[in-house]
This record gives sequence, structure tokens and C-alpha cells, in this order.
Amino acid sequence: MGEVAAREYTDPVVAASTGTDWRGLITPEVREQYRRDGVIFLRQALHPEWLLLIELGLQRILSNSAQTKHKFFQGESGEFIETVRNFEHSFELQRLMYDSPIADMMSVLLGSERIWLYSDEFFLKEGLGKRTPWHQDMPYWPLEGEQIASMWISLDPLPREQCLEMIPGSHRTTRYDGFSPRDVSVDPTLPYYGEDLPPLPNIEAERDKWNITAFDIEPGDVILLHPGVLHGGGWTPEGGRRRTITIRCYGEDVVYAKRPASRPTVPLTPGLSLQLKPGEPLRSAWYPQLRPLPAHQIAR
Ligand SMILES: O=C(O)CCC(=O)C(=O)O
Repeated sequence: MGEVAAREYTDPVVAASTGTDWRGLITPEVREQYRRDGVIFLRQALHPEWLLLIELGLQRILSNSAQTKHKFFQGESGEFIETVRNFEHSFELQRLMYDSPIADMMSVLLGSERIWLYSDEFFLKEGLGKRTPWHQDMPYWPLEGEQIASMWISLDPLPREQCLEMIPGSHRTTRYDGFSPRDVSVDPTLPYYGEDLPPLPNIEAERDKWNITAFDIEPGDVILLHPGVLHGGGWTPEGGRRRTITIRCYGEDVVYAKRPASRPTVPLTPGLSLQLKPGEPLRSAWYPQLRPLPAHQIAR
């Protein structure tokens, strides 16, 4: 297998809410598109108050020395910050996960009454910022299942070339090895695990061979993507600003799966492999339940 055949998939449904009421957005057509393409785009799905909460959470994370700030392309022009699993470090993000409609949207989209948080991740590009390399997320995560989605949210307006870029339908074709964060400026196809998965193709070098999808983004718009979809993040120019968070949730059919021991999973979850056997439902204190809302989170 190589490329996903160009134009094999239709353009993702663009659903637009009026007055940031998300309820009318996730129609049966949108759900079917997510199942088929692994990508949907919802315009004005999040109220500005939720974006403010994300912004406050980001500020807390950046000033918190206990939270590790990873640098992609460290020491090079265009380096940028990524921080993963910020939930425990920010009560703003905790409120966002429990109180905002994000978990409700996940529940309707995935068709799962129960929803858990897998992880959250900020990508912060201020000034000149390189592209986030093409990859799939599944090889790095210790799980399998259909009821899973990442919501990508930008705090800043972005033209489509700076947006998240995705290849619809690629979650249903080949699963590739990950890129190696340390060697990425040398060769994006160098393997991460180097075991049974084929190396990533150099998508950036052959962009016209791939069916790449992206959107012009306004704050409040969200993208939902399956973590098996090939995706990469747009660059920022001098003076540019691109503050994004990705929130990753899953439903009832997701089970624990082993990944090669040669590399840690993202994020790290020490002890998980001792608690769960492959194929068991992914239930662990690492992954808080968001829906139904736990009793201690209900305002009384
Ligand atoms: O926004 C980006 O630059 C990359 C995002 C990404 O890779 C992800 O959310 O999985």
C-alpha cells in the first residue's frame, strides 16, 4: 500500500451552528462521514467562554515548572512547544472537560453513552514555527477500538495552510510507524519503533499525491479526527501565532492494547500494563470518566 487514492473520499461535511449551539451539528450524515473519513469539521461549535477557559489553562501550564514543555525541532529556527496531559495541572482544563459540551459532542458522535478522557495536548507556535510532522496517533497509544476521537481547537484564527492537515480515510488503510521526534529534521520517515509497522511515507515531499484536507479556521470552529488518520500541523510565519489544544476522548468499545516495549507510549502511563491485559476495557485512573458526569462533579 502507498498513497490513499486521491479523491477517493468526499470533502468532509462542514456543519455550522448558529449561536454556538452544537446540538444540531452532529447529524446522522456527520456521524457517517466520521466513520468513513475519520474527519469532520464543525463551524462555531464552541462558545467563546470555553475558549477563554482553554486560554487561562494554557497560561497556567506555561507558567508551571512542574509541567514538562517538550520542544519540537529544539535549537532550530521554527522550534515550538508541545505539552501533553495538562488536565491534572490546570483546574481550568478540568472544568472544560467536565462542564463544556465537548464530552457530549463526543458521546453523540461516537454513539457511546460513556465517555472517558484519554489525554489532552497543547501545540504552541509563536513567531516562526515549523510544521508538525505527518503521523498517525494510534501507533503511540496503548489502545484499539472504533469509538475514539480527537477534537482539535485553535484559539487563533488561521488560514488553511496553517491549520491541521489531514488525509481523510487513512485510518482505514495502512497503519505506519511513527516519526522519530529526535531525528525529524533529518528524515521524517525514520522509524520510531522500527518493528513491524511500515515506515511513514514522505507525504510533505509528495503533497500532490495525497488527498490533503484543511480548513480556514475561526475561533470556535473544531475539527474532529480519528487518531488513525494521517495528519500534520501547519507552520506559522514570523509574527504568527497558533495556540491549539487537542482533546482526546473514547467510548465503551475501546480496549487496552500492547505497544512495542522499545518506546514509551504517549503520554506515559506507568503501571497500566500491570493492571490490564490486552483486550480488556480501557478503565484506569489515568483516564477519568467525563460522561455520564461523575457524582462529585455535579453542581448541587
Ligand atoms: O496542531 C498541530 O500542529 C498538531 C496536532 C496533532 O498532531 C494532534 O493533535 O495529534
